[in-house]
Amino acid sequence: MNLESIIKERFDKSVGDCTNEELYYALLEMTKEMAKEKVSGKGKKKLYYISAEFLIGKLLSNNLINLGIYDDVKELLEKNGKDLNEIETIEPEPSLGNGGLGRLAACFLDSIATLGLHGDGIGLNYHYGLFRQIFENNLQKETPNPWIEKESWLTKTDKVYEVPFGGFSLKSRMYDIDVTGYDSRTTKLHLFDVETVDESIVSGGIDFDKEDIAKNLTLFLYPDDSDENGQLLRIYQQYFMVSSGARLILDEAEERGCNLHDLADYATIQINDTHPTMVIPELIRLLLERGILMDEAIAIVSKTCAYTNHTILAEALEKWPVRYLEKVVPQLMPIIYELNNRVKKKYTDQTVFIIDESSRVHMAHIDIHYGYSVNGVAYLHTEILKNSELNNFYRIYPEKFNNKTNGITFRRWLLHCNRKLADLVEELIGEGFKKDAMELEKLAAFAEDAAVLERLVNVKWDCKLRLKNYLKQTQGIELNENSIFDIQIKRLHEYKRQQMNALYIIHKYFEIKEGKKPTTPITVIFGAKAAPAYIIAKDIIHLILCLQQLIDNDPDVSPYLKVVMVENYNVTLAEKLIPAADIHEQISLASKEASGTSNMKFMLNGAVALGTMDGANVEIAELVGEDNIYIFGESSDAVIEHYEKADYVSKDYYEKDKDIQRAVDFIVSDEMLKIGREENLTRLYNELLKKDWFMTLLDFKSYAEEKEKALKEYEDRGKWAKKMLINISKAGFFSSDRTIAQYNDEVWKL
Ligand code: 26Q
Repeated sequence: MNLESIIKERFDKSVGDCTNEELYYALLEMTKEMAKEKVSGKGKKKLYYISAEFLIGKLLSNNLINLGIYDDVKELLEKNGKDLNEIETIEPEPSLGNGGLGRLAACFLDSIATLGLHGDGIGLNYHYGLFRQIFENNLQKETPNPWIEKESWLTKTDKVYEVPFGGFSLKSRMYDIDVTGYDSRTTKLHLFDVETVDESIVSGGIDFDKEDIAKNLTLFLYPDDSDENGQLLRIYQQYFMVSSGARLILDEAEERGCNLHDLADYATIQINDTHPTMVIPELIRLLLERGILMDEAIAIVSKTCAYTNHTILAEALEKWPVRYLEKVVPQLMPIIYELNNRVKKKYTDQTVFIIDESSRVHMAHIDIHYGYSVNGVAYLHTEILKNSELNNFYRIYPEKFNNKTNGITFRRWLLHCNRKLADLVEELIGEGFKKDAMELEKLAAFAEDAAVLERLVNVKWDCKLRLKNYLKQTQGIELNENSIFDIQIKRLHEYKRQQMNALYIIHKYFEIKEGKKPTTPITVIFGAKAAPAYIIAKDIIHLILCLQQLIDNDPDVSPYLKVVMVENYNVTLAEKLIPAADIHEQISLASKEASGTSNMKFMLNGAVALGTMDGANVEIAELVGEDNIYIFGESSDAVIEHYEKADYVSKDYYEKDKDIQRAVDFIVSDEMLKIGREENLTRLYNELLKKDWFMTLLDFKSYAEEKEKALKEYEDRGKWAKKMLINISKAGFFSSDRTIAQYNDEVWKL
């Protein structure tokens, strides 16, 4: 059905007479209908990408592009005096993810669909997703983010399973979202939900009764897990997801003629970090129930499951107390004990046991022993897994370890979010890059073409203007589009070192006060949510917001330097911010960022990285060459050695260097205390001086130097435009189509 007839039927109106809201619902209906008719991959074997997070973002425009009707719809609306951009604002953004891992899962679904692979996603239908962030008195506050309306992208199915927990069970229902890939292919995202969720139990921000599982199971993504009830709820969520998913996988395999002894020929399961690990013992349990013996059940499941690791931070590697699992999923414990006993019989090294001396179950150890593949998400990350973090496992199973450097979907992160750049690229090299991203290399032929470079600079300027207008309208923020846009957007975590960027701002503030003014004004933009219970991360947000206020109100400094922290950073904002960036900050402590994926999005949109040799920055640096990236800081080897020797003392760096001293001291200066809260600022100050676990001060000096270099080189616009062009031309490698093709060739073998 076409848009006009849907509108006629629904509202008995013409396009021009509809409100934006009516048009949105009509477009939603049309797009859902069209997606249903498209083909998805088929075949004997099917991939299931199980993940606690799918950060899909808004779907309307992306779907219109992938269905090939974006321009027609836009034109039809324009003819009737309507603006698709405005209609898009009606769509609520689902926040079914925290950050990188969840967004990666969404990019992967797009590529699985585009490549026509036989595969679906499995996850949870959180009603409020991740919290919505608001700022009050320069502090982060959390509120719910409701996104499910009477009509949404979800389609209710009649798949229902009973999920057993210790002492009770819950009914699980499957909802589907059709994910469109380029050229009209689709795949499905299956989201499981309980029907008894009760949104009214949420009060005062995001507080709720964590023990009322029937009412709260799918309310929020990762509720605050600093207490026991939070952690238990997380286990309930995980088991609910994998138990429903495992049943779906077995049902579908049997429908395709599988006799379960051959399950591995019919299904392969990619476990996205340890969050879905219980799918391994759960599948074994279900196979035992169906009469298969333990030895064989374990062998079958071990050929079916593959594991991706996304972090080496110890605190993020899940270790659940046996006591918790006994309470939530007692039916899994005999299997987990059995799996552990088999490991103990074979190996004496206690570090590879599943259950440790303190009776904690190491989820990653289940994945590694009882899966057929273990992969990291960037070259350096996988090397660190093999050589240090998981070395004891690597020595047992070298053949299981492999690297899959992350990627991003170019449909969303170029065609959708930066039309003007996509059009320019198409005019220069044709449209082949839309399906084969490596064709972007052809752009290199224009590296010395002044006319092309000027057009590139103009596109960037348009994107900056668009961001300015958007932030003015939505958040009341004023930007100067003629300043340098220096952007850092990612979850707030000490290892990502937003605090180092903030210290540089203080450093610059002093320089400007002393009369050393930047040639081109600088705008430093942050976007970041902090976990509700992560105190220091929230203190860093407080610091940044206080700096923003201080500088805005200082007429000596504000013409040259501006700090902006956008509220409620999400996918929609990322789509506006990334195209507008001149410089992007990738300043994690080397060895700590597994990959990063915003680095790839920025590069594709013609921004130049300022970063450490960490995660995928290493591969970006190799591709673009040293003239087209700004690298600083100690190497991952050096950092790992500092941790081993425990020889990093932040105070030494503070005492040695006047600039560092001045910047750190300013956090608790009278000027800052007038604006901010003493408790938060003092805590942060002490943290930096007495602990600084992620070594901010270690790299501050080289960070400041390299940033000065970047700012200076920006002044030669011709040379800078060439850097932009080279970055775009080398971005092809980071297409998630490449990543997914590699998973398929080397792991899934569909
Ligand atoms: C663990 C235990 C208890 C509660 C929560 C968690 C938890 C939740 C989310 C642990 C980790 C995450 C998310 C991790 C994540 O997003 N990692 C990022 O994954 C990206 C995709 O591979 C990488 O690019 C980033 O480098 C990595 O930080």
